[in-house]
Amino acid sequence: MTLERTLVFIKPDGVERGLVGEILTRFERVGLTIVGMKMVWVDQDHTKKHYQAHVDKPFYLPIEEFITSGPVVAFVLEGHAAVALVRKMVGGTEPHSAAPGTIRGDYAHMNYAFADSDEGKSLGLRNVIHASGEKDEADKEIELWFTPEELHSYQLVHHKHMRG
Ligand code: 3AN
Repeated sequence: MTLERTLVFIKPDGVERGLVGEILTRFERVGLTIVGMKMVWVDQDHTKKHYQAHVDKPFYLPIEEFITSGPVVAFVLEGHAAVALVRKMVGGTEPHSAAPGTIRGDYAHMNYAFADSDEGKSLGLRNVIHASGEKDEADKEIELWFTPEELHSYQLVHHKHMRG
């Protein structure tokens, strides 16, 4: 079985721009199962744990300010090879170079040059959404964001065709 779970959250820019429904629709349309979902306003401590690989980077503080600036919508998606599939749908980190058809490519356009400039630094790279990069990362991130009781196993009606 190649069934996997992956952690996704729509960042404050996506929530405040009213993109939650459109983004969820994309994941539902490909047949992924939403096994857990919540709106949460995270604090600095949680953000440091989530971005622990980046806390020493120059762009970390802007990210922290951005992620803690408003509520995010976090969810866990399940499906076959879901980690790579969801990353494909999310697109590259920099919206400017993310492929058209991906979430970051379709809903944002900020580039690194602006995000790292004096003006852009106060904003952080606004790229709408986060998705786990690797299976190990997904497992850790799901544990950080959700308790086991918040995750549900059930079958979508299209299980007959997808088995996922
Ligand atoms: P991804 O979110 O695509 O996995 P990572 O893990 O490399 O990307 O970076 C985590 C977050 O850090 C990104 N989502 C983005 O908000 C921010 N970030 C990464 N690189 C830069 C950069 N050069 N300048 C500004 N922000 C950045």
